[in-house]
Amino acid sequence: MAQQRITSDLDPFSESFRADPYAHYAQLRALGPIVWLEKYGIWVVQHHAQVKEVLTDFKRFSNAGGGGLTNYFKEKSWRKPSIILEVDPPEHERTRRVLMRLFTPGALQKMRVGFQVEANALMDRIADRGEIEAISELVQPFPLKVFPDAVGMPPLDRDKMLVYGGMVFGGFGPRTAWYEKLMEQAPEISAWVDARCERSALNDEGLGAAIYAAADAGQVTHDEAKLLVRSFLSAGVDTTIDSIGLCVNALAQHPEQWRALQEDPSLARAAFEEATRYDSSSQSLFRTTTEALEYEGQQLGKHDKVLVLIGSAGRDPAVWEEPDRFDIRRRITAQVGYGTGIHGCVAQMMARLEGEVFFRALAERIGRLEPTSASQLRLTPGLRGLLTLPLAVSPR
Ligand code: OVV
Repeated sequence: MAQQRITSDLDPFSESFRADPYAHYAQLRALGPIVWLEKYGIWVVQHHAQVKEVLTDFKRFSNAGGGGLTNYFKEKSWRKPSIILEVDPPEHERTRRVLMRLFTPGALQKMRVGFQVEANALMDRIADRGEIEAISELVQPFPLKVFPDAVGMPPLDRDKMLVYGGMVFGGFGPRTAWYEKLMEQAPEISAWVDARCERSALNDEGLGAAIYAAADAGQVTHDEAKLLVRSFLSAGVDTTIDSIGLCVNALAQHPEQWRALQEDPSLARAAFEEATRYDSSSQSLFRTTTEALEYEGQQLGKHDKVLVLIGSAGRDPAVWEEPDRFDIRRRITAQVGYGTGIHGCVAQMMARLEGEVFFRALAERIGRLEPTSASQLRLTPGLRGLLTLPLAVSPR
C-alpha cells in the first residue's frame, strides 16, 4: 500500500537553490527517498541508492520522455530529440553501439598526446601572467580546442558554442523569461550547429568521420550520423568546461589538496574524479515513468517526470565518508557523476582523460593557485558551472 504523499515546495531550478544546492539536497534527503515537488508536479530522488536504481531501471524509468523537465509524452521539444539520450531500448542499442565503439583504449591513447601538447602550452601561456580570470583564460580554452580537434572539426566559435550549450542544458529546465530570451537566437544557433555536423565539415581522422563511416557500413543512416555528431556537440563541451572549472575552484579553495597534487601530479586523474563527486557540472537529469507504479512507498502515475539528483547522490552520507570534504586521495567506488546504466555518459573516458591531462599539466607547471576575489556561479539551469574565477598564478 502506498503511503501518504511526501511533498516539498523546494524549487531546484531557482537561483537560491542553485546558489547553495548541497544544503538543499540535504533537506530533500531528510524528507524521504522520493519526494513530490509541488511547484512542477514532478518527483525527485536524492539518495545514492535511488539515484542509481532509477538510472539503471530503464524499463520503468524511460528516457524517451525527454532529458529535461519538458515531458515529450505530452509536449514537443524545442529541437529534434537526441537519438542517443532521449530514446529507450531497443532503438537506443543501435546508436549507443556506434558511439561506444569510438572510445577504445587505443583511440583514447591517440587523443592523449594532442591533449598533452595543448595543456602544456596553455599552462605556459598563463603561468607568469600574475592574475587571471581562470574561466575564460585557463578553463574554456582547453575543451574548446581539444574537443573539436578530437571530433575533427574546425575550431569552435566560443560565443556560439556557449549559447548553444545554454539552450541545450537550459532547455532541460523550466520555460523562464531568461530561457525565452536566449531562445530568440535559436534559429541562428541551430543553423550554425547543423552546419558543423555535416560530413563535409569534418576531417577524415576524427570521431565525426568514424560516425559517418559507421553509417557507410549500414549501422545507422547518414541522417542519424549527423544527429550523433550533434550529440557530441551538445554533451561534450559545456560539461567538461564546467567540470574542469569546478575542479580548479575546489583546488584553489583547498590549498592542502592543491599542495598534495603538486607533490604528486599522478593524482591528477583522482583529483578530477573526486571533483566529479564533490562538485560536478552535471547535477541532475530526468527520467519519465513508463507506467503507473509504486516506488519506495509512493504512488507514481504513468508518464510522471522524475528528477534524478546525481549531485546529491555524490554527497549522500550513506555512501561517502565525510561527503562534504574534498579529498583527492578518496577512493571513488560509487561514482554517479557521469550517470550510470545504459545511458551513462558514453564519452566519460574521454572526459576523464581531458581532466587527467589538464590537472597534471596544471600541477607540473603552476606554482601559486589562489583566489584573488570571489568567483561567480552561473545560476542557469541544466549545468552547474562558474562564470568567473579570479586567480593569482605563478610558474612552478
Ligand atoms: C548527455 C547529453 C546532454 C545533452 C545533450 C545530449 C546528451 C544529446 O545527445 O544531444
